[in-house]
Amino acid sequence: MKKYKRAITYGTYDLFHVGHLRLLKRIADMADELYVAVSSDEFNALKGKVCIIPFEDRAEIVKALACVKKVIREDNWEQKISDIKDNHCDLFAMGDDWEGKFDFLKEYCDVVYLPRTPGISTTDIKKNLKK
Ligand code: C2G
Repeated sequence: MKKYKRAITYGTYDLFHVGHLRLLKRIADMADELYVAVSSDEFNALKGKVCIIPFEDRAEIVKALACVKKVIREDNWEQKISDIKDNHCDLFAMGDDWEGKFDFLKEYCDVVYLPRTPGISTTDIKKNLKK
């Protein structure tokens, strides 16, 4: 029996890499089930991010992971509270580049920030491809 029943995390997961994978696996190790909200292309535009891989493909890759139970769409900043309530999540987890940014969710579930995997990011991959 793991500490939590259902965890949820949010992200773009563009050009899926081992930093994304390790984070999802570590969250999955804390809960019986892991739900992942993948940012839609429209929401990424709001985040000021231009995705290389379209939403449907990014979602399909994340959903295929053994440690992921369900994928939902992330369309805005405001949906986290209702997502946590509607899906009965008892854990919200993110990489620690978001440290403190979602503490308001502590009213609804536990909130943890896990260390990022150093030395890899989608931004760096894009830069290397341009060289
Ligand atoms: N991540 C990581 N290590 C890396 C790169 C990313 O642990 N080397 C983590 C991030 O901390 C994040 C997750 O992987 O928790 C997804 O990262 P992104 O796809 O960059 O997502 P982001 O743009 O941070 O979107 O509402 C929240 C946003 O949707 C988060």
